Amino acid sequence: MPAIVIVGAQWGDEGKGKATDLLAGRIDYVVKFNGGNNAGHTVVVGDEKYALHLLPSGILTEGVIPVIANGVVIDIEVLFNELTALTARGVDVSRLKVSANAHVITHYHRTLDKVTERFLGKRQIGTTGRGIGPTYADKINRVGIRIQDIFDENILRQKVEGALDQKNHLLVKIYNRRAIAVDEVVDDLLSYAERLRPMVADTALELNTALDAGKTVLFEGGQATMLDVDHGTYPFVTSSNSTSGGAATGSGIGPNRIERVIGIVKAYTTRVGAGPFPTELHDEQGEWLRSRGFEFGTTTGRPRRTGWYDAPVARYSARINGITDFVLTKLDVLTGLERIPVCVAYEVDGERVDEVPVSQSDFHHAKPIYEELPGWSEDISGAREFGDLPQAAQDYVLAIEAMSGSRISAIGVGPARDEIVVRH
Ligand code: 2SA
Ligand code: GDP
Ligand code: MG
Repeated sequence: MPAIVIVGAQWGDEGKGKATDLLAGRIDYVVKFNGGNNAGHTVVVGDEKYALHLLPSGILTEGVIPVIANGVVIDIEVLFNELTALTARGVDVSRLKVSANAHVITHYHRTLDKVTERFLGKRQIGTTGRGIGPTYADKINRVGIRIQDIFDENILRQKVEGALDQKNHLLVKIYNRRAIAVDEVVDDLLSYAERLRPMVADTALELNTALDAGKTVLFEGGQATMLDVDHGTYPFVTSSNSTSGGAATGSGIGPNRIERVIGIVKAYTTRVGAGPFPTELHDEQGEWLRSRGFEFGTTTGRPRRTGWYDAPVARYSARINGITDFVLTKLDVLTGLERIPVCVAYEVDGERVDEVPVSQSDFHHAKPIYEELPGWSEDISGAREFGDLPQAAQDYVLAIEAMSGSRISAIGVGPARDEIVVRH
């Protein structure tokens, strides 16, 4: 079996963690290929609830080999804390592999993320403050620190010196902060070396060898299509490629290895942080969706912005990622609504526009054109077959499937592992 990629089809928090966890029973490797501990994936297993940030959600499945690949940015202290916490709860984390080429989030990246946001004021992105953007910026600027550098003190010192030359200038002269000492950063990173060493590997080689041997590899995307640095609502995006192409560059496998791309899409829409969101609700209905869906950041606890389903966004995602199947999540949250509005197109400057506009300012003031679908009032959390769903819920799924550019092959009806309808 080949590579399978899971991506978020909206602005994140669609329920990717649960979808990965569900598939993990049938796979050999689970790979995180982008982002870092900005991610927050909640997985509910029986009475236990896990919130994963840096580790791939598939780590919860026994026997699966978890991999943090080259496209990820790693805060090593967070990594160790997550590993320690999972071990204390009885999860076996001993097989984790970490790419020698992944970049490292340091103290100065976290500081720069926070001060830059504060400096931007009204124009801020609403980042998670975890140092993600500044670490990717250093990677592209070729002044980043990689995991392998931690095992060579001389190289590490040279690189930290080079990076801090620029950073301290910024911190002191522009942001009025204290300078960060080279030793402080180097000593901190060196202190992780021994614990880190056994996990570090040539993960691209290992994944290709596994695929050659017929193993199944699941790539778990962090964030989502509309937060992708190339294809999202730039500049209100994260700093990595969270679309399916990122699975190839972020791990070192060829794109022709990928056989399925599963897009996770929520039955309504949410977004955390700033940026355009045409179907956003600013009224009590938005508040209703937030409290019914428990829409608060898994990492930061921030309330998520909420709105109706946006079919042009789903179609855009289907296109950009080559989505072969959608998993529709949180359908249960819509139970009790008499009518459910779905955005089918936008109005931009008096004209109907059927696709996500390429012009950012058009998207900023695009007004949704809604079609209203009938709702249902029955509890659907016990449904396991499509036919178990009330007729109106089936019709809602079929209607949005027809608008969204790919087949909906599974439907989430609750947060627990087994609360899912699989369509045959
Ligand atoms: P960053 O920190 O540089 O990646 O922030 C840039 C933008 O990306 C958004 N972003 C996210 N959006 C949704 N969920 C994310 N993960 C957490 C969660 C978020 C949380 O699962 O709830 O707890 O707040 C995530 N990570 C990054 C971010 O909001 C910025 O808009
Ligand atoms: P991710 O970042 O895409 O992994 O999503 P998050 O974990 O940040 O947010 C999704 C939330 O929805 C989590 O709290 C999940 O437990 C929950 N969830 C996932 N699928 C369903 C579903 O079908 N119904 C309900 N009610 N909750 C779900
Ligand atoms: Mg999340």
